Amino acid sequence: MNTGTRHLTIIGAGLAGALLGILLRRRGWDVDLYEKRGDPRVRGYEGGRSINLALAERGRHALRAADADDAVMHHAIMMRGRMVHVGDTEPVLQRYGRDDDEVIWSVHRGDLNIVLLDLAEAAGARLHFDQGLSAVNFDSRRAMFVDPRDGGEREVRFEALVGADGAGSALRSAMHRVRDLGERSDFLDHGYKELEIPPAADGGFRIEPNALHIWPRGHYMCIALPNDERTFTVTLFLPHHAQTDGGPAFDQIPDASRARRFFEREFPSALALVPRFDADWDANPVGQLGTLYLERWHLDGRAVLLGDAAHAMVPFHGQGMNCAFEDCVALARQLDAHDDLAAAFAAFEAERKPDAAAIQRMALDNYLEMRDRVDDADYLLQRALELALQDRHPGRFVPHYAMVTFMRIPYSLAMTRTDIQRGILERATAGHATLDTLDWSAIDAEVLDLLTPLEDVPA
Ligand code: FAD
Ligand code: E0Q
Repeated sequence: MNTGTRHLTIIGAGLAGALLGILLRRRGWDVDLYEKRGDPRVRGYEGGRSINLALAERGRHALRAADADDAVMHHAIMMRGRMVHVGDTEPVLQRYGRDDDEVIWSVHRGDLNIVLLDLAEAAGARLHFDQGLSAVNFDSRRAMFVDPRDGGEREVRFEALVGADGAGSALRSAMHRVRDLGERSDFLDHGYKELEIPPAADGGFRIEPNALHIWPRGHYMCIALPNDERTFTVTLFLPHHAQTDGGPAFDQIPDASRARRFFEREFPSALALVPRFDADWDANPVGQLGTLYLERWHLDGRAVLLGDAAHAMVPFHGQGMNCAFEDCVALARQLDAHDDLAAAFAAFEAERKPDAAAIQRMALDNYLEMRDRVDDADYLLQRALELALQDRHPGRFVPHYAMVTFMRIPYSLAMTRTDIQRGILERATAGHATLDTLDWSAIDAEVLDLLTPLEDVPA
């Protein structure tokens, strides 16, 4: 028994840290949360990475486990599908699911964080803001924190640390000094920049609110997600450096006026919606994107990592936060199931690593799909076949997007079935321009042969 060790010190009170704080307090753990930034409830949210996020079933399920779903959904905007903007024609909605029960939700990162912090505090977690982890002595179990406002230092004793401090995790660096975590990062050669679409003159939304807008352009793209203040956050994804094909890149766009010319040429319909284009361009930095792979997520019973700190991924499936929230539920469950922290952390790592790796890969795959394929005839035919097979084989052929977004089956299972299904779709549609000419009996036979019935994880 680990008597006397039911105390955890969580590093980072962002999305995962705050949610984990709630879940652990409800289970009787004593919890301290240390956050580098100031309290967003006092000062107004300081911004940082991406303003709004797509919340899907995995994330909502975790929020329900913390009784946080209602409060979060109060701020959420439904997105039924992708609204694809190409050429001069009216944008077209590609539905994500079968009906309005299969949708995703746009939530403001700051609002979400505030809801979770309030609940964590109400549940009895102690919150410490303006405290950035700077160093850890794992032998004496002491952590050093620095107040970024004045450089003031503070030393804190701990039983075990949980790293929910994001992609640039300071806890991960500290762990790495005592044990090689087998870390590898693959930075994407694309970065991102955010711009804002304000409300229309009458105070309403300027474009369809209930959708994720996409302007796909081959090697780059813009997207826009709605906010509940009737604005949209636009994100441009573009290579950092000029490619051999001479295509556009951030390093070819030195200032806002050049950026404006690029938008006039490539995204005129989006540019028309961003009145403060130059100011936004100058104010918002180019963000980095990448995938972080670790062989080990924990240091015996003294420290464990979760969320982006353990497995940052590219954002193109809109699952990073959803996956981080699933991690929180899994860690809380493993902590209940094991008396020994080292055993709980090891079980957590064993459970989640294959799933994190799977969504990391699927997120990379989705980038190509989003920027290059969503307006492509082959792709649209395969999508149409996916929907037809879903109707012909309910509970057996479940579209890739639905397995990731509307279900809670392990990501690794979703990936395996996606790979099988992609083969079926490619073979069946090769050489065809419409569904009418397909050999349905052969396709049905292949589905029955290659796919077993699939059930979701019970609530
Ligand atoms: P974070 O949210 O990064 O939280 C880390 C916290 O730790 C922060 O509060 C930080 O201030 C704090 N911290 C950092 N260092 C220290 C320190 N030394 N000491 C103390 N505290 C520290 N995910 C989705 O599910 N849907 C989406 O639509 C989506 N879109 C995205 C778009 C973009 C452009 C990007 C970049 C990401 C997107 N994501 C999305 C991913 C999502 O943002 C992350 O997966 C999620 O924020 C991870 O949560 P976290 O709590 O692990 O880390
Ligand atoms: C979603 C919802 C940043 C981002 C977030 C997202 C999605 C995309 C493209 C991007 C994937 C999709 N997607 O539409 O298939 O579903 O969150 Cl770029």
